[in-house]
Amino acid sequence: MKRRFSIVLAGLAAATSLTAAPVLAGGPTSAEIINDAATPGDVISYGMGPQQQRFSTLDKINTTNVKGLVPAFAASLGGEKQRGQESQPLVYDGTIYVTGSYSRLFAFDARSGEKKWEYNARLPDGIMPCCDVVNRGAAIHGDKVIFATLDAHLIALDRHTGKVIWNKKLADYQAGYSATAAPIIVKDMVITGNSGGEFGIIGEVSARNVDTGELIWTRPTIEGHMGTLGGKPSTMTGKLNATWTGDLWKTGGGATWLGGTYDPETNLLFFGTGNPGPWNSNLRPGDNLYTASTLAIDPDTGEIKWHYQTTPHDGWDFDGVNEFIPFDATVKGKPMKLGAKADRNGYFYVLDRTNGKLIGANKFVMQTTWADGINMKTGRPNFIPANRPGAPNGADKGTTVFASPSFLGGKNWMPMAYSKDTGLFYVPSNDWGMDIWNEPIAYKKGAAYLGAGFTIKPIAEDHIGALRAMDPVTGKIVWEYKNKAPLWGGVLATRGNLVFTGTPEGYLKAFDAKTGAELWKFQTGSGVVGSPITWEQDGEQYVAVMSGWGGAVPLWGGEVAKTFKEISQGGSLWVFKLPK
Ligand SMILES: [Ca+2]
Ligand SMILES: [Ca+2]
Repeated sequence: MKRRFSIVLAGLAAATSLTAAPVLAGGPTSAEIINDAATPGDVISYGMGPQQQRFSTLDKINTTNVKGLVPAFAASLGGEKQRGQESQPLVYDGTIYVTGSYSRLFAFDARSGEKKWEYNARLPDGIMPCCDVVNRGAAIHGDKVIFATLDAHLIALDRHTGKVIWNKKLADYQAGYSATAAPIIVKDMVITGNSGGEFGIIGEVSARNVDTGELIWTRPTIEGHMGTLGGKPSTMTGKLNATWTGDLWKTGGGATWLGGTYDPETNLLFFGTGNPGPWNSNLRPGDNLYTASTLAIDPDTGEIKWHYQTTPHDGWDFDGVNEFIPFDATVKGKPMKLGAKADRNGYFYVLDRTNGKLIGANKFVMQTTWADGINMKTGRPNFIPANRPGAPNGADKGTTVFASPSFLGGKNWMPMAYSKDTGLFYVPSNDWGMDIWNEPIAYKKGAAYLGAGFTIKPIAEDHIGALRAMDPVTGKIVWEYKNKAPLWGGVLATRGNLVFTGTPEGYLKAFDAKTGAELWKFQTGSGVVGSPITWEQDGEQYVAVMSGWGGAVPLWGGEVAKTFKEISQGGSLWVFKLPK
């Protein structure tokens, strides 16, 4: 009771109501959220639909008129808190909801840009986000808007007022846990992952009652750990010590830090898992399941239905967290239910989403030094053993190797889009490498658990970033757009034959979805690392994106970060439309 009272007080203090919206009952139901992709008048889920294809059926803005796109308004997040703005806005009932850096959530009027309220989570001093103070987006359900915070809490706010409805601790931030992903809503449950893979934490997916925040099930991602269902132990993940030696499974990593997708057709959740701990792979023989994998999870029980590990025994921090996007295509004359993932390790994987069977794996980056292709029979990479960083020699560091992609990935967190019209995936990718070496390491609660050092380097003269259109059936790159700075923002595809994405140089750009021709750009004043959306309102089509440079590149980018240190920080929502 005492705890509840204090939460209510904190909520009152933190919410600033500028224009008092009438408190209306109701809002999007789980069924409406699952149907989000078919209702272009709103955006009520991360990824614009549970499958997160980021495809809109709107075509009022198209290849012939996009050059006329102009700002409708911009809205600053204000304050001194800038840094990376990796959020995707939501739009519902005349309001734009967007999360900001430092665990903030804002509601703006979708017609004027006027701020309705903002909520600032009170973060403790000791938070340990690995890769900037970002947040990637919120979920909406009924009267609530829900987001995760850097101190590993999940908070539901009244979407009309910004006041706290419930606030639940996901995990112990002092052990290195944090949370940055957008939650997803499935069957009146709010489903989230966790962050902290650089701190020897245990990855987990959890489902909670969306109305109360009460826990329904948990599924740890590291074998040997017990799941829970309805407050009781359910089943063990995997088999204890099958792919881990000794006690290493207790600090095994596998963070689910990017959240997941949901496919209503197969009733499966797809969550990717991060690197095993520590980075130094010589310390942990075995495949280290279920790290660097895609897991298919039953949303009703939290049981793992299948898994596919992209990087067994990872030694390069190739987190397998990237979004697995369900799509349908005909392969060798056979219509199939598929899913695709552009992995941090540089390969674009297509799986049968009903059973996890590998259908295709092709390189989408310039170079993969760690493996020479993927064996289509076994589904395992053809490792190049000489290019795995060597074991430390006593207290001395091990042999340094050059590895490409760098640990920041052929693709990092930034979500790709799939066009139902072109049948192509639009992958925001990066070509870069790193020098990497291993060092001795021992686990200590709340301390970095790497046992490795690194320096990131460019590998091409003219670019690091490359937006690539991948044909998932042939595995071929159909077109590419090269960008000088690393791409770090999400992608949007539309029926107007357009693809939108942002650049660190500050532009939101539009491309022809079939040819890759650049058709439009707008300078937003800071680097764009958010994910654009589009919707229809009052008969007009709108496009919105967050601007605000940050994320992992300026913190960890080594030689690459130096090149782009002049980019100004920011924190603004930009909204565009065609002139009337
Ligand atoms: Ca919708
Ligand atoms: Ca990692």
